[in-house]
Amino acid sequence: MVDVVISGTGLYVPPHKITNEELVETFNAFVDKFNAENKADIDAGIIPAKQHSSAAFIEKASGIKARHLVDVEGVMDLDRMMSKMPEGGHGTDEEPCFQAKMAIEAAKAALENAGLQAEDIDHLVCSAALLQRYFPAIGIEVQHHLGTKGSAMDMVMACSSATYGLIAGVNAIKSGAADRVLMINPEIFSTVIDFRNRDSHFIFGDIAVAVVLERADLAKGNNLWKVTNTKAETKFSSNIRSHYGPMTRLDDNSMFREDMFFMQEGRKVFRELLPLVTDFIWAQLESQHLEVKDLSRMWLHQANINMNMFAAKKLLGREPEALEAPTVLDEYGNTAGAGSIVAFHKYHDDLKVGDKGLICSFGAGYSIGSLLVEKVK
Ligand code: CO8
Repeated sequence: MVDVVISGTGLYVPPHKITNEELVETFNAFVDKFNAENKADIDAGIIPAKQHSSAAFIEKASGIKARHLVDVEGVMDLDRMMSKMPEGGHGTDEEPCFQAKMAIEAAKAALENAGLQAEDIDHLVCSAALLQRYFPAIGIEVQHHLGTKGSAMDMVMACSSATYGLIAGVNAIKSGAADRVLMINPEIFSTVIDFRNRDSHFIFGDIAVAVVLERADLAKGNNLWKVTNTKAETKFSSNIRSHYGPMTRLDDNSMFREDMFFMQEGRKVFRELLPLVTDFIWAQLESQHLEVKDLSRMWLHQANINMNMFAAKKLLGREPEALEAPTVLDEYGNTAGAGSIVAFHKYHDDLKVGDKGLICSFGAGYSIGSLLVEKVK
């Protein structure tokens, strides 16, 4: 069986950054407007008054200080409070659509990082929590504009999109179907957020990541991470859900129904995640005759700082040191499938040959996807 290495990673960060304070200022202005406009119904007890959000709560509950969004204009518009399609966002035959553009930027950075050209790639996997449209596949559009060879495909797997995309890529190389795979994960999750919802308006940020996978014997790069094992597991849960999808238009008055947006039972997710994730990681390590102490770093899904720290602490049996399970939540928020890859991208250069690590996602579904990696060059 051939070995597979990660030889390059790349990032594209949308230019619009919103701090907690900016987000909360708009949200609170919306609340004041809503409460004033609905005063009679609120006073009569027909509807509850909306409550203010707070930047201090957001940072304490999630570790997030800011996020980058594909659009701020729509989100900051009190009459809209929802992302707006950027100018030309649907794309044409000549111009990539919005999501493809994000992916292309991340892909170019990853290819450069790996020292490769687009034509060296013979399979492209575009995997994301949300796709801008279903056809033509975003992956095929990216393939067309970048110039990668062979085939391209789309995948959707909530916050496990990047790891499941990588696992599909690793398997394509191991099976002999491909030599070099480009996995792109353009996340546009803010587009399914109701920015009028106090419980969830602060959680998500947008970003695109890309990862180059190569057959180890072909890889010429200077920073190579062998994928020593992959593992995936799913378990049905409705605790994180959105009814938005291709059948939305079949419902009456569907556009602004709350259940079309991201919804979660946050506390339940928090409680249920820990045993699922720790048992999963322990089992994966045991199958490879490894223990958590053998890992130099864990690049975990970036959902919430308290959840990440709980998981790392439980796995290690002690408080994690800062770089043992790095977080990037403060700057980017929860970037759906991309979180663990953003952490890997930013925090692996200091590691040396022989160091081992774990890239692991936790996602709605539920899903867990994990790759054990070892620096080989
Ligand atoms: N501003 C001020 N106060 C607020 C706000 C706000 N924006 N929102 C809520 N509050 C108040 C509430 O009203 C409540 O007040 P009171 O105590 O008086 O009733 C208090 O703050 C506490 O509210 P919550 O219980 O809702 O707040 P939490 O402390 O639970 O924090 C979180 C909310 C941060 C969302 C938290 O529940 C959480 O992170 N849960 C984990 C799930 C998660 O991270 N979801 C993120 C997206 S999904 C994802 O990335 C995948 C997750 C993993 C899936 C599992 C796979 C195995």
